[in-house]
Amino acid sequence: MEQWTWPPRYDETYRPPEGQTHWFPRRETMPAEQRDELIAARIREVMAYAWDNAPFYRRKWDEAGIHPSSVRTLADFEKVPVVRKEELRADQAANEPFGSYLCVPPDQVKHINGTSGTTGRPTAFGIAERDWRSVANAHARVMWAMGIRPSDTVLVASPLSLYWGSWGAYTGAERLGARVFPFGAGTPGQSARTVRWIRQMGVSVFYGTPSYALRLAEVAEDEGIDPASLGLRAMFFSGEPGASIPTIRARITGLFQAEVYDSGSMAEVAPWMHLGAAANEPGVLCWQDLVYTEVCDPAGHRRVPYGAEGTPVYTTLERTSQPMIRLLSNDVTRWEAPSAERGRTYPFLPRGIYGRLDDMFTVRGENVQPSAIDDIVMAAPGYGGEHRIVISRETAMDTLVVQVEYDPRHPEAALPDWAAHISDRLRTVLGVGARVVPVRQHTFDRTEFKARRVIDNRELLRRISAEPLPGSAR
Ligand code: 8LH
Repeated sequence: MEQWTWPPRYDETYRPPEGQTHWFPRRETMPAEQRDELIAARIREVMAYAWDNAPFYRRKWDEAGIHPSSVRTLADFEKVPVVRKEELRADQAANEPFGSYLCVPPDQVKHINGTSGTTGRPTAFGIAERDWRSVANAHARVMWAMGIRPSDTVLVASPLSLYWGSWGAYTGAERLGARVFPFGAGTPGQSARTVRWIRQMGVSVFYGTPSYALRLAEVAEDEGIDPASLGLRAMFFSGEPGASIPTIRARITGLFQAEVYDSGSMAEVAPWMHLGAAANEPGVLCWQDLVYTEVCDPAGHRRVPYGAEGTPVYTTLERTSQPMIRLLSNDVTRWEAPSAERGRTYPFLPRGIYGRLDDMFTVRGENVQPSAIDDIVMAAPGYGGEHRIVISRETAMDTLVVQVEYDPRHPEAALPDWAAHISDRLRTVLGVGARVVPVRQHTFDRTEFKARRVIDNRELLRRISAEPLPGSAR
């Protein structure tokens, strides 16, 4: 039974027949313009709700001279100021524990998740039962589009603690009627056990980060097991660029012989699978009736035309406990107009999310996304499994060094040529000169979660230059 109401209400007994492609055919295939009209009406409801229940939004919109009743169209909505993650953090610090954007009485919060808080103050996500159910229903729907069915066993192979990603996959798989295996990740020695359990339990679907899939393949091979023999049929990913980055995608597909699906946005925005693939190909659809996604100009926060690059801004349309209304992601993507040929009339991000504005760096005038370097380096025959991107400033110019592990089967005498070849590719494709330094395999740590490959030595330099010299006057 297909529903689309505010506040959201779902028939928990509903599930489409196995052979049906769409969970909710009408919501997924209606003409995009017709959906946009319904979205504009839903946004008014969501904004009115936030105005009535969240001092955070009332204050913010009051200052901007905006009242929900003045937002009649999606064009009006572009004028609503964006919310930044720092604002949410500051508001939570002032209004413990969930912030003044919590729209339900605190005793209705039934689940707590959060950011890991490795940098800055962690943010708590307070999730009411209604929202937990909406997320389960939404994720089941997107996972259905990935071809996941009740007969599947879904392995959740990312940390099962504060990280929303794992719980979204878990609750979606459960709602869909699949068998869920919450194995987690991140405990020492766990990867070898994961490989064994995948086989023993007949796991057919894997969820985790692309980096972890590559790590798992290495561990399997170390144990003499061909990753392709593990029997995975499909793998869906979130958390970092990879599943839509050609080389990484090709490596994963080649190693596991499985279908690969990309998904994911931000933990503040749940359902986070509102960016989710519906075909075994790179890219994600923006499931606009769940979370309205606008790809915007990073300076003015107005939507860029289809075909252009920008940063996603998200508005939850089903979230009642902590609605996010125009949350700025600072990620980078390019979007394409909806096309019925894709089977769902949602805008499309052909390369998924391929970077972050704050990870982008400039070397000799060229803007570079680390994922573009990953794509080139990992395609090199003889790539040894990890690399690091080091940006330094030796003189007045930034320099780029890429340290690349090589496969031990690669003859050492051929390494200078090998490095020169990668360096040439970087120059041709990205327009940047980089020194490529071959290093032995396993020089760098592997991750079971999200990879961090950029080492920005300029930061260090900036910090040192900002510190007063010993004995100098302040
Ligand atoms: C991505 C992707 C992706 C996230 N492609 N970059 O798992 C999804 C959610 C729960 C998540 O990872 O949330 P978290 O920890 O807040 O991180 C959000 C950031 O992760 C996001 O801003 C992106 O930079 C990145 N990300 N999914 C590329 N499929």
